[in-house]
Amino acid sequence: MLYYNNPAKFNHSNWESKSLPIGNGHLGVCIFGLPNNEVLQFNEKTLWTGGPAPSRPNYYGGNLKGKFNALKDIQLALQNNETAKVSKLKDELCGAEDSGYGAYQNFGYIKFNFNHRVVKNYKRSLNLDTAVASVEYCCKQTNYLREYFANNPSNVVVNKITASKKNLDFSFTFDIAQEGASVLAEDNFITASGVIADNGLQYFAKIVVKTDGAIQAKNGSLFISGASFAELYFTAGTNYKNNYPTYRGESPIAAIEKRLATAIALGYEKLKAEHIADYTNLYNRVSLHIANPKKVFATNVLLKKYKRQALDAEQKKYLEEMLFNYGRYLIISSSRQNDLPANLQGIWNDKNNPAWSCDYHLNVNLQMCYWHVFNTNLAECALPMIDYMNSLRAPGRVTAQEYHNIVSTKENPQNGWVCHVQNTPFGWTCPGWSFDWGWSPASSSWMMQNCFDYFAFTEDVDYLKQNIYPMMKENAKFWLQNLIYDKSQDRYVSSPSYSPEHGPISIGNTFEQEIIFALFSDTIKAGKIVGDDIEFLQQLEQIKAKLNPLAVGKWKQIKEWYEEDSFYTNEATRQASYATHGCQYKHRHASHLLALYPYLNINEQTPELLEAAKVSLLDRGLSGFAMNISGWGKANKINMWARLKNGDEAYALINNLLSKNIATNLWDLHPPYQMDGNCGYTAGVAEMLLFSNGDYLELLPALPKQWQNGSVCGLCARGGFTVDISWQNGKIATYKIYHKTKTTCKIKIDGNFTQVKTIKA
Ligand code: FUC
Repeated sequence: MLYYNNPAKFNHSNWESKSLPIGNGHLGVCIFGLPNNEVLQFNEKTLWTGGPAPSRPNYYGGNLKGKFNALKDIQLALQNNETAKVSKLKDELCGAEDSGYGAYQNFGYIKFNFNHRVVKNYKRSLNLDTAVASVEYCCKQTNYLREYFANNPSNVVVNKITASKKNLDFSFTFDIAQEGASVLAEDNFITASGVIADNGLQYFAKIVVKTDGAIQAKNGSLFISGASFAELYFTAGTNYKNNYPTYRGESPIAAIEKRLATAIALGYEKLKAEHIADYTNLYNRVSLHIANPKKVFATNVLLKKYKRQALDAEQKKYLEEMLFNYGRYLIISSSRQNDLPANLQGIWNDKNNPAWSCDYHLNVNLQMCYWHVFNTNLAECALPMIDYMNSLRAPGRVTAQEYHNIVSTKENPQNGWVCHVQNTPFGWTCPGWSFDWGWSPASSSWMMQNCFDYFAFTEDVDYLKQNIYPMMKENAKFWLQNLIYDKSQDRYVSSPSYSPEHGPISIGNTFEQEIIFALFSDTIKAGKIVGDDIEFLQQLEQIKAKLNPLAVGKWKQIKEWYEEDSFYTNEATRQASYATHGCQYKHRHASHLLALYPYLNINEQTPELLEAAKVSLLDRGLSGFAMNISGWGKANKINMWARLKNGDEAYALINNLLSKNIATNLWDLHPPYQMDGNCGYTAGVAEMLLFSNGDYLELLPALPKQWQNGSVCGLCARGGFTVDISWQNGKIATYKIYHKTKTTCKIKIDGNFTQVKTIKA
């Protein structure tokens, strides 16, 4: 339970660091918990500017037409080492900036006036076991309680306010963050409706109140008086539909009216029970116990003391455990079926011009938001991400055509799709408008790993066949046509390539090659399972054999660039000479180490590479990035150290992340708030406790000395296994491995392999 003895003042900085988020995948609400002028900031997942619009009749997903010649020119210039030409040509390969990129929007606020100015016994909380938030206090001898939850099955947010005496008087209204919204209060409801000026997207929000007091509607507000309780039922929607190329569906109004009528008929208690059952069905699948604190503090105090190293060992672990749970809470609250995936901030955003548009960033961020769904038993939460990637295929074919001359036709309709770093709900698949961060065709293929992991963990062959394999195959087809043979390297390479998000621009860097290598490996694996055309799979095998993604460099590191050894002449000048090539020595991205994590290609069978990965990881420093920031950079490296089986290094990063990047409401701060750091942390903790590669499982591969005793139940492993482990004094005490059909499982335990019996799941 997150709890606090004071409210969050209403401003952006407190929104980001102190407000408490609830969400049902579609709707997100941030609660400030103010006794007097309470504010609930809210979002609806699809409220975006950008995309097709009457004012943008030529919307084309940001693509510029006919860029294939520029691609060929730059490939040639790179081959001929014509540096000046390359840097001139690279800008030719960008997408259009003024192209309707848009941004995720703040829908607005529900603002209250309670006239509760002096209060005592104040507490606000967010219970992670039930996903119910509450605010309680006493004012003039009356006790007040407000409860809030976001129910997914009925798609409503409910807020119940109760008073110990029948003297609850308050008013509330919508304050919509979109220009020109019309707010109307009547009878027992308030509606807010309008059209986004930028793209004509229609939106509608409504709150209905049920109370035993009197209700009066006036000037857009509802006034409740003499009540002992009031229940507010809230929902919202837009006419967005993830349907290429129009991205529009029906007006949201009828659906919202129906949804609210059904919810109100169910009533508060049933909606609450439905919500808790739905949430706990996901949340309760995993439980981690590493802490046994004698005393717990309010969360802000706990965090402050953690940062000052003023907690005892059990209290520290309590916070580490809570943060693990929180990563699961956030994804359950922001990523549910039949909707868009979680964006950079999940579903919560209080700005109309949020950082990076609050978009879908594919050069590490979206991937990281979805790693923990698999190992912490929330595979269903990945479905919106998989659907979204599928939805990028149609617009991604346009990008493949305009930039790579890879054309899909009526006769050959799925000939290759691609997208780059940043994406929106409107099929914006082109490269970004600056080459140095925007060009990244392999980012689309990296996402294929997240999708394939759905199968690796669930072994759902039908789902693989229907929803995952076709897009992997078409993405692999893109590469079959886009790779070029480079004589000097004797490899098939992607060109140009750029390691996120630092240079130099080169041919076949490690990031691109290892992703394509893994895409081909997974596609071959999947193709065999679904029984695809053997000739196609053989073709992948042949090219894959000539990708050579990984190489060890002069100081025994994993090279990030093929030519990296020529960047410097000796170790002493290495860091300095790096800069002349546009690379940042301690960069936050560790893209050359993807083969270590999340891929499985640097492993115990490749000891030299494993050692080299360690060298490279140490070289990157704690988080990378000059100012020692980037929460996700640290979360990323927790996972990598877990793969290197070094629990103590992983723990050092946990300590650093919690001390420097975690806000009072436990959101991860890049800064600003980015949900990837939260999710990546949770994935990392699970990875420290359980490794799986489809061949075997390793229990407690990277247990830090700080977590000597504990247990974890319900972690998932590749191959469809579920695992419970308990340990004492750093040694495994008991373990149970469950499977639906497999009766045995190969595990590695204390360094030895053994075949063990499973329990029927
Ligand atoms: C990647 C990172 C940035 C940031 C952005 C949203 O581009 O390099 O640090 O997290 O995504």
